[in-house]
Amino acid sequence: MSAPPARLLERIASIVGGRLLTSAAQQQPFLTDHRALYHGRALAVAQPESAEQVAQLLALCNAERIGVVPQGGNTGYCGGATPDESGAQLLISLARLKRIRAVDPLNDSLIAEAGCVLADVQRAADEAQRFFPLSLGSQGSCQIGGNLSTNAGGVHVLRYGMMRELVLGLEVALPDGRLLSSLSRLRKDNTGYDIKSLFLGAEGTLGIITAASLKLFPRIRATASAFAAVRDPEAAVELLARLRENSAERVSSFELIPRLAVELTSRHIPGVRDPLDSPHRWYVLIELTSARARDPLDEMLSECLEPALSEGLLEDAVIARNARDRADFWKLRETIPEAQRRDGASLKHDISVPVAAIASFIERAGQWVADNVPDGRLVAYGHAGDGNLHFNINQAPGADRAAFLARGETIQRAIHDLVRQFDGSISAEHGIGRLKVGELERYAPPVELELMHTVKRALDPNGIMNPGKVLRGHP
Ligand code: FAD
Ligand code: 2HG
Ligand code: ZN
Repeated sequence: MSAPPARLLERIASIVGGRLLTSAAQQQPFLTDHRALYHGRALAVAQPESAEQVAQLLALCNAERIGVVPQGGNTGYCGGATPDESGAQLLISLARLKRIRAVDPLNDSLIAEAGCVLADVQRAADEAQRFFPLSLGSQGSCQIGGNLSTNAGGVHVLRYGMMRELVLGLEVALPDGRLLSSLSRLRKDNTGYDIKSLFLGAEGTLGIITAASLKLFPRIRATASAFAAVRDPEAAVELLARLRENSAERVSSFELIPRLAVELTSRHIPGVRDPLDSPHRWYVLIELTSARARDPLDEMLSECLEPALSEGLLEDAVIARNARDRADFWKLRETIPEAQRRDGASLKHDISVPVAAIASFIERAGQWVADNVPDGRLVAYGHAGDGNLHFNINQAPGADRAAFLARGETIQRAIHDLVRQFDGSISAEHGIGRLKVGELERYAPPVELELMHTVKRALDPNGIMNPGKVLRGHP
């Protein structure tokens, strides 16, 4: 029997020391996702301040069969942190779990609570003369718990890996109220199954991450950046191979940018300008970094760029002269999503293919868009060094917004089918959330999907954790 709501709310409030938002006005900032795709309602918004409080909330919700939606910085792209429309789910905001519990420079690790904002963790590492490499356009507001739960990617994956690869240990509140305390600081640990892995990328469907032990790296002391016009995406892939051959692991970012993205950011984002003198069809933003202050990175860049220019792989290039130039290159890159938003409706496809197949994928899928979406303009950009493209289509000027969006599912199906033909992924770094539940069912290998349901049933038999996200049909 469910407890009556008023009594239930009192019990929840007593766990979180009264930090419970129950009025519509208080809850409003938590109920819509970043892209405004979903507008939910909640029983209440609980704001715990410790792992123990989170665990107690889950124990209560499990006993009362109340669905729970964890929320970090609410910058996710797939609606995973938004409750459904029933008004029966408890939203748990992790924002008050924001302590950095320990920084251990000699072990190259730190322990951060789930609600720490990513930029604060980067700062803490820097203060200890170390580097925490996860870097996203949303780093001023996304949280470590959200990064872990989406297995976030970003612009340094090429060198340091995705969030999953930056984790040594986790603390997780389980749906039945137990606390899994596994904040290991070990690099080597082969004691049975890697349980923490289950929670990385689980989008809050198996438990709530309350803290993490994270890897640190040597501080970056030298950086060289270039903004280069490439002949085409094939030339970009060739250039990347040469850069890695020449500069090894120093290549830390390699972002592909189409002309339209330069135009959209220059038009919509104050302070953005085209770094080159004349227009080109495709660009790459390249960054080399090193922990050695005197590493001759500009020379290494030039050694690659100059022959590429004379051979015609590159049409033009500029190397950043100082931090200001570098910041300008990155501002152009990081504001592409915002410029797209200001320009009108867009259909987003966060896909990946093997790096070697990027050029042929862009050609095939680009041709499909040109033939079938006359009211859209392709803005395919992103982490080319990881084979991850944001294969987005923006509403063309003057196009009818509603008619354009209405064809979203058909367009998505065609693009995802092509991704499958290229042995790619329909969710490279943003996750499944609520948005791609059907797509996961369609494209995941059947045995893999079955195992996911098995894991879900084992950890969350009552189906209270983020119901309807990633997998449906639980309980
Ligand atoms: P939320 O949006 O709050 O939540 C995301 C999911 O995680 C939800 O399912 C939620 O229920 C779950 N969750 C949150 N906290 C916890 C927790 N403690 N325990 C269990 N589950 C939890 N993503 C990339 O990967 N690469 C990029 O380059 C990138 N760039 C971006 C740029 C911009 C401008 C924006 C707005 C977003 C970008 N993102 C990017 C997407 C987003 O920032 C990431 O997915 C990020 O990791 C989400 O973190 P969050 O704290 O905002 O999570
Ligand atoms: C990025 O790389 C983000 O900028 C957002 O992952 C991508 O808006 C998008 O499609
Ligand atoms: Zn991205």
